[in-house]
Amino acid sequence: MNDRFVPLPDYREYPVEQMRRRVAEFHADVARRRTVREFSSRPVPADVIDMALRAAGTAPSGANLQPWHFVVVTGPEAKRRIRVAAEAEEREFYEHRASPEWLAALAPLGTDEHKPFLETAPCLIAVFVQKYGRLDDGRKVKHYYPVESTGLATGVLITALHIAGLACLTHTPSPMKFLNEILDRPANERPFLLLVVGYPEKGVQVPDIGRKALGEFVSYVTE
Ligand code: IYR
Repeated sequence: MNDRFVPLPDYREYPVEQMRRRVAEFHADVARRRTVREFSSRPVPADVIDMALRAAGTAPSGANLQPWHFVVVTGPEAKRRIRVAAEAEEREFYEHRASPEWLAALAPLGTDEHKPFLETAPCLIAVFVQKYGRLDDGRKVKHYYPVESTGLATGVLITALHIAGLACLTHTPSPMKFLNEILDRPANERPFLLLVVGYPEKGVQVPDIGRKALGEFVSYVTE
């Protein structure tokens, strides 16, 4: 973007005790996050969504090309079209495409082809990966690690929404090509994920599933 270098702005080092407290508080906060599949129809503040998206836009990306695009969908007609298209794909998935092994892995989550939340939830955020960019004159710009970069930005977005007190569902109807058509996105963008965002429905239940302990997903090399 530009070749100038500036002194590292706004970096903060904390005394170790403060580091411990801060990271432990952050962990406790994100550990409370749960995916929900039933949403209240109560609208969410648009400026909160925008601020969470600003946070997502700070994610690191290949060559800082920021190869992502987010579409915030709150219109009932667009939500209805997305639900209809997603449920058609999901029906195919549950009835034909999914292997018995895959269906068994999903069983504890209790999912099926019905996706009423796509209409009930006040806000959907469709995340697109830009496989390549376009200059104003139409020329292509190569993007590096676009999928990884968009995954990082989406992780920040999910965390920001959670910290703000909103719930979300990472939904991946497959294939999702219909999102390009319904949301009028160009051919260089591929749907990555559909985030369903809102307040959890009162009394919502979530599967009784846990998270791996540190020793199950981390190892250390010290020499
Ligand atoms: N896309 C389907 C199936 C599904 C797949 C995975 I992997 C999940 O973690 C959950 C669901 C659906 O949304 O029902």
